[in-house]
Amino acid sequence: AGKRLRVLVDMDGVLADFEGGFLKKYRARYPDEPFINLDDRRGFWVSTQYGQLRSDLCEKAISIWQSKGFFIDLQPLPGGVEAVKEMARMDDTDVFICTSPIKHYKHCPYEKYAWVEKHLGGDFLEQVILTRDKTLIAGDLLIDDKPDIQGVEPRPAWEHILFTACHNQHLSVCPSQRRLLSWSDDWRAILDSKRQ
Ligand code: DGP
Repeated sequence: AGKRLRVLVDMDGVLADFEGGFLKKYRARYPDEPFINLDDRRGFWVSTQYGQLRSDLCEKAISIWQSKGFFIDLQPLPGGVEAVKEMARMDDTDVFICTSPIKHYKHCPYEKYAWVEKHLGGDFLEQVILTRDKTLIAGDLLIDDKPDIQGVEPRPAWEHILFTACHNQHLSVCPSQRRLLSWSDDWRAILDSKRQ
């Protein structure tokens, strides 16, 4: 029997609509402040781009995802929950949700577990990995929308598949980096390419 395939799937920007959820709550809380349309988002860090728009908007942006209810209220991105459930049912395949909680820990870690229970089911809580350093986690694939994933391990075990998001869609990444354009894209072929 061949080796099992281990797939790590990021949460925010891959399974949960962090950017859409942020913009909706930011505009509701700060209706008179300027904002950045999703088409104009550049760079992974939302607070950095808001801070460039006007310096005080950096902390206003941060206040949004630090608020109670932010992470649990995030909508699933199209096809993500279905894809992860299908992956988990595949032969010789282990799937884990690999996500970095924010350091303001009052609500985020709890709500990430609650989101997984709500959308993927209680059994899936077994598959949750919360870590601020994804380079430590061994897997064959890491599907993540962050372009540069770094940590203490210089040679992570996984191949990073860049999941397309508003903030990275215009980035020209090096040709060896593979992308998943959305969950409608051929994620099954990417998994198959790593099977032995
Ligand atoms: P991950 O997607 O697992 O790499 O986690 C990154 C988290 O950081 C995710 O919850 C989104 C959030 N995030 C996005 N922009 C900013 C920012 O400007 N500052 C902070 N602290 N977190 C941000």
